[in-house]
Amino acid sequence: MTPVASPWTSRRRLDGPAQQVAYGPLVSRRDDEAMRRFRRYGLGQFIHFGLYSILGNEYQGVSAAEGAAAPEWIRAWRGPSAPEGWPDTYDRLNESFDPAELDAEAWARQAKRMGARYVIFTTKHHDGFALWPSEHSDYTVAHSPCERDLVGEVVDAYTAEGIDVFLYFSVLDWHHPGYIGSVPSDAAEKQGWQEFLDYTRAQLLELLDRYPAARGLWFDGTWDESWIASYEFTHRLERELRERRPGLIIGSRFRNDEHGARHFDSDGALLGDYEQGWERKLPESFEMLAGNDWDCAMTIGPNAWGYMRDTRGQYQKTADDLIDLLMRCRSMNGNLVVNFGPDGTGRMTEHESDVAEQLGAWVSANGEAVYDAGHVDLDRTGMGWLTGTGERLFLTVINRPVNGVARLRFPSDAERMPVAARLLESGRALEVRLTDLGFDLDAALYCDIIIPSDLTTDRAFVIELVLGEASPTVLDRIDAWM
Ligand code: FHN
Repeated sequence: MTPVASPWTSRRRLDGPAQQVAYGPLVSRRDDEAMRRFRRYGLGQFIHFGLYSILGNEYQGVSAAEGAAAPEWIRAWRGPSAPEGWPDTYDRLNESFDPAELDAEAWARQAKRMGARYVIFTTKHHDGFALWPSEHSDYTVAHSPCERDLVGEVVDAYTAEGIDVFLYFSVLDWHHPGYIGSVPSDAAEKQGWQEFLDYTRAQLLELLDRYPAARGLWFDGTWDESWIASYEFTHRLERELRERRPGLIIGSRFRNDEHGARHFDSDGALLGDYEQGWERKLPESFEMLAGNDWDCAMTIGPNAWGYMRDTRGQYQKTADDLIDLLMRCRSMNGNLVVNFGPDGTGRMTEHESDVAEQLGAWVSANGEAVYDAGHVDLDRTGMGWLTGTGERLFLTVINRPVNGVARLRFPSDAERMPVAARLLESGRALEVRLTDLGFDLDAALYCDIIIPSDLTTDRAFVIELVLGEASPTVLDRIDAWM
């Protein structure tokens, strides 16, 4: 099978006939408790925190906006605005890293109120700085005034709140001397790269051993040719990680096959437990997912994962935007992971905190449409998003119809049709009408739900529909022949 190019997963496009794959998936679709939990997470929180959080995308009043891709990429600041000797200056930030306000328990309580069921926390981003006292590096919290195990604090605090923890880990590492982006060629590069691989393996095993409560590893920075060429190593390592922690969840970004195919091997099989799409992007249709589990990582600002001090001119997503995205994800069985970038002291920003509270209020009132409900095999509607479970269907109305009639289209031979409707939040009953529009040769029946004109709200709302036996309302008309 030739893999179908997916515009949302950054899988490599491989044309041509199917190829033999020796380093394909180590797992097929899992249905154990861990993956069943994953499917019901619905909403997650991402936290990008590290040395870059101290800077907020600027240094000594000079903005890195023109020279760095995103605030957490500030070490790679290039161009005329970059301070002299910049990478060295950045690399010494550990000497002043001391997030005194970081209260992981407060973060976890906030995430709980928001309705997050899992958190992905940056244990080590591209700068190589480890937020746990790793024995395999001298570039860690233990080599900073902080001297706290921040990963441990997050794992404990979130676990205590019943929120599952996934450990974000960047393979790409700007600090390790052996790291190289291209395939190592001479003896020195090969030796350096091998040392880097040993260090990566040691850190990952260390993370699993130190944090037995962690449920998954969320990989990043796995796109360089050096890593792609190390497919034997990554295949072995994935096996080792899974053996070390049965039930561990690993997404499709970790590794590739021997032909360089990422996310999906050259035969089209998913390389991991779920599809990690390219971030800030959603799949265009449910069908393109081919039944794979997935999550979508989303920033609140345009492309800032780490803290950004000056967000002027940068649209910040609102709770309404996130509700829309969340329900769009759920309508395709995916999870939405909303990113937070606390400042260098460890405090969440005001906007993120506001959004978390508003989103949480909505989710807590409408949770039945979010967590246990998933894709519904009905036509998409421009009004919003459909989710469902068993005999219950949920329509999240984002765009309220001006005539007050929410119309859904069902196949005319549907065995189950809505027999009752109510507003999920208040329980208020709504009128339901099954409508035969009388279109010639129409294969559909329509269900009209009447939205009361006195319902005033400036936020999306959910209509719950109860399905029951369809009554024969379609008239047997004589269709015209031309
Ligand atoms: O380069 C990183 C980026 O800084 C951020 O961590 C995101 C989060 O998904 N991942 C990378 C790009 O894919």
